[in-house]
Amino acid sequence: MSALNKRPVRKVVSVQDLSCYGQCSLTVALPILSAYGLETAVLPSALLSTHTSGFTGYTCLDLTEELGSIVRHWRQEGLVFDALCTGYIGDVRQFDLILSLQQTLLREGGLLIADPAMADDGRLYPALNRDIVLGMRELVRHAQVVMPNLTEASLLLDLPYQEQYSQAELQSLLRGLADLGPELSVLTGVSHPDGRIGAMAYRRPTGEFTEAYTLRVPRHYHGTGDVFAAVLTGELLGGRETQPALEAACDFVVQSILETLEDRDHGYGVRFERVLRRKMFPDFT
Ligand code: PXL
Repeated sequence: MSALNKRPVRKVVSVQDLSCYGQCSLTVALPILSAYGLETAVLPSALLSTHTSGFTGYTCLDLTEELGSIVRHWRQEGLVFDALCTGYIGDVRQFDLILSLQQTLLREGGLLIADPAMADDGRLYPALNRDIVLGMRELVRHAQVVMPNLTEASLLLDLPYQEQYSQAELQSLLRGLADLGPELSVLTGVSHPDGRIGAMAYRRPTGEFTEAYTLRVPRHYHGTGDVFAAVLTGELLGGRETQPALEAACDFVVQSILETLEDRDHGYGVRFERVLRRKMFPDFT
């Protein structure tokens, strides 16, 4: 049986920054993973006043050393987790620590699920550099599931970013990601020739491709990759097959965007909370 569908998964750790304002990373992952019934511990990699895209003058406190102390304490307590989920990492020193967590905090057969959140629209995020790309590549080599967007996939594979990709090129990117190691590779932000947008996945060793598409809203919002990653992770860890998991993640993102559209000043994130509320409390208006 695939490592992915082994159950039960109850306890996960989310490793990424805590951006105090801006609807991204931990403030997105925590509520969504919890809503999927997962006990979610956090390893905040850095504390920022806001995320780094679209805000200027943000503050950033690196927490690399504190992470080491937290993990030492967790080990003394004998804590063990079923999955380790990673997102934006701002300091290269954290990659070694994260990889060591596979041995120290993950139970045997536990999963490393990596969203190599580092770039979009052909560009690295403002505070990141080449060393982060190399660190993310190493993380992907050890992960069972990865979910880059097209910019991140091209950085991971050291290929030039393209504005458009043919079906054959998308399949080749996915095979390239799979060659790095993961059992399930998911490409996000994939355009369908009919104008929709979605995600495409490739699973090893079956060599099966899966796709899901949804309405494209022609506006850019930050944090949609983080919402997608959290929903996909919740779905997969709940034992869902790839196709319905991709559909759920695409649908959740587009619904979050539609909730946000009316507020013209809300480009820094998406109102995913309303979608979550609708799913959890359908009678609540
Ligand atoms: O949404 C990705 C993300 C997460 N964390 C921080 C970011 C970004 C994107 O810019 O800056 C700190």
